[in-house]
Amino acid sequence: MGFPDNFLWGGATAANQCEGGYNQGGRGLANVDVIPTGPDRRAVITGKRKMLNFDDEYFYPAKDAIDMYTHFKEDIALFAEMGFKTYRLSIAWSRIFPNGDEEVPNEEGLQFYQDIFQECHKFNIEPLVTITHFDCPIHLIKEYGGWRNRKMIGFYEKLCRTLFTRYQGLVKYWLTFNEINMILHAPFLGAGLTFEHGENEEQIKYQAAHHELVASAIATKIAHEIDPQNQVGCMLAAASYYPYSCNPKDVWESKQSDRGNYFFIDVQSRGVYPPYARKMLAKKGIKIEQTKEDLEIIKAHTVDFISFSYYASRVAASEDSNVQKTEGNLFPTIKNPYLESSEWGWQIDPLGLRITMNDLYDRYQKPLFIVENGLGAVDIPDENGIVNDDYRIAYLRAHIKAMKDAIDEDGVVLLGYTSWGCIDLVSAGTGEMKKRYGYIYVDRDNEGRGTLERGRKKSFYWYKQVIASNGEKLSCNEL
Ligand code: P53
Repeated sequence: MGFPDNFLWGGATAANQCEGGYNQGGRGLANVDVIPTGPDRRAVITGKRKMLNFDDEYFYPAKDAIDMYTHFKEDIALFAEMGFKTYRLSIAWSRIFPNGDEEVPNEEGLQFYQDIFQECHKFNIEPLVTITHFDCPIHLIKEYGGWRNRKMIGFYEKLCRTLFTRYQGLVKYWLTFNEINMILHAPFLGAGLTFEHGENEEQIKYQAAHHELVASAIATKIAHEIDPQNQVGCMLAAASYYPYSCNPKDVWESKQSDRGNYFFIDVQSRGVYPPYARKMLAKKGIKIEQTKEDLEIIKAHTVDFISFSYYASRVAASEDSNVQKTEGNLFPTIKNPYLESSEWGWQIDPLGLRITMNDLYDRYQKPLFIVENGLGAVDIPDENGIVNDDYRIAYLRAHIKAMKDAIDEDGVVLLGYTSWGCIDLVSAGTGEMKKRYGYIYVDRDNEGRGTLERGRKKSFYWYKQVIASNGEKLSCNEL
């Protein structure tokens, strides 16, 4: 009982939040580079404010991030010291194709990731690769309008074919699009979309989503053709909605909200646009241009496993319940009176993880993979430079316990767990460094000051023990 012997423990990062080196090694500019910190960040992320280049008035944290571009060997050695079995990372598209529409890939970029994968294998760490974690080359946005354009399918296909061919034997776990449902909430970040005044944003977002869904199916097809060992997953920003009350109207609202997210995975895992989505789109007057071949390819090439992020559960209420939604996060949230919140207002709910796992497993009956989970918190090193992050350990322990219950008590099949930001990195939502998730502390602040020196937090030693005991020793007693 408990976690299976081959359970993949590890941690997760994304290129744009940790690599830096934005103009190194022939890399082209990408949407993720030109998203500033500060009050305008949200407008840029949502595509309401067009910012396709740097502006001297702003600070862009992804430019240098934590400079994993030059520190990767040191960082992977630290992951190995914790006993990682897997490391989830993403490819910066514009390192491989700086403009996105070239014929020939950039060798320096390809070599960079090859070095990373080889370094991982040195320590028996299996790479888990997100093909795009919010990346889109700026040229593809300026020239083609990002994912609103059908041509993106071809550019993405080329990227995938290049990666699957080059890294055959080095990588077998692939995720096509990070948090694919984020396109609805953060369209510039998720799909390189910006909007002109008066445009029908929903029409554009769903059309872009269709292109991503087709591209994801094509990627799955090619991955399997190139190497039958390849395992391809979709990736959802998950968390089930609770009805605010037992008022059937609240229950109905929660079901609708869940479907807003499930839609993507229903297509990627079941291979068809679900009836409720067709009705919803028709009701909104959205008409998606899609070909017969699109639908065939979606049907024929569904994913092998379902990966997801989970940070906090969500609450849905009908108009009748008359509760205030807060827009603090990219997902509008309603306060759940039964839960505590993090310093950033994310509600802490380990049982919610078990509920979400059960919901997903009941629905798809494919293996699950938790590829993000964790607590963003302010860490203050003590006089010896150590971060005693008992709050983070408490959060992770409770969530790992919930995972274990889902496996042991409910029979859910779970391939692995990669907690988010295993090394401190730039926050996607806010651009801050101060919102830290890591087992490894990085000396850098919100304004980009600091030595970039890496340090082990208390949770580093704790997670090492968790992995060594295959999830059995979750207390701090033996540290
Ligand atoms: P942060 C919010 C905003 C953007 C991406 O979020 C998000 C979320 C939360 O669902 O999703 C993932 O950094 C994302 C990561 C991100 C992580 O959540 O705002 O895949 O890139 O860093 C945590 O605290």
